Amino acid sequence: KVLITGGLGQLGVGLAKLLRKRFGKNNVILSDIRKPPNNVFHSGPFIYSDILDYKNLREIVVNNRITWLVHYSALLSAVGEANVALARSVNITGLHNILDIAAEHGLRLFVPSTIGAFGPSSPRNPTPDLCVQRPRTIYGVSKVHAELMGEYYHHRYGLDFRCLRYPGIISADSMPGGGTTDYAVQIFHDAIKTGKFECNLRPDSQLPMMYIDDCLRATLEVLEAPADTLSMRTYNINAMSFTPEELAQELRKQMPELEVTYNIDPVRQAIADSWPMDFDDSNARKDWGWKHDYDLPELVQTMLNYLGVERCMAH
Ligand code: VAH
Repeated sequence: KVLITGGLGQLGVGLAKLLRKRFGKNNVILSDIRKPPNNVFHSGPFIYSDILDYKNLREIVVNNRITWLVHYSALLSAVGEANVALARSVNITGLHNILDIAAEHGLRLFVPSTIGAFGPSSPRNPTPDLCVQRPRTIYGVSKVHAELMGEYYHHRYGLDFRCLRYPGIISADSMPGGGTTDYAVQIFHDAIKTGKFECNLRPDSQLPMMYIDDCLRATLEVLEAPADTLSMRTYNINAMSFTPEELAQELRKQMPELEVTYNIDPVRQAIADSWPMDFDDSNARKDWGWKHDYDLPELVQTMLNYLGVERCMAH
């Protein structure tokens, strides 16, 4: 049985859908510290779980016979910078609880890392799996800590720890929650609603990005990969890299009148400028056959179809 923490964020509901198709609806438990919307509540098992409450977590794992744990609870980039104390508590103390529970109960543990786990002194174009990691956000620092602790628990206690560094994830039916790459989701909603978009990053800010379906499939694939195919515990996964200007150009192929203006947010721009511009994911492609399906044209087409169709139905 799989438990997903932080399940009501950008990725959890989609991952639950994918895993339930694969393992059966009642074998995947979604959890968070918030009340789920009705449609989520009725789509499969949901329970309250607070990763800062060790006893609550242990009870859930034992009572539900959890064998795999996907740990999505975290404060992401810009949100974490606005509340460092909470980010440190959730992303580090919460992670420690998860590691102990996973080691104690022999769980297979997936923890996502991120392009944000690199900093200005890392090679940026492309960024390999193994290189200097001196991130400048509490989010990045906590994710490097998660990578190092997961690998330590693997070597010291035999914990089956698996980690993928996600690019900025673009989704149609769920909103991102970190702030830095979120422009690439907002532009679709605003373009369809008003034909105008105000971007909070510079037009030339290149960042690694991925469509949500590729991200969730990668997560399932690495969770199911035979342990002996994994030469590493932590892998970069990549799909595409683009700038706001390149995304706007691709969108204009379908919406020629789209107007994009730029109103730079210095906090988010500084974060974006410290992150990789492109990801080298050759180890993931070699070890467990990773390959992405969505490039920029397919991403734009898929997002517009989904959101456009939704808008028509709304009328
Ligand atoms: C953010 N979308 O902007 C999230 C994610 C890698 C980007 O962490 O913080």
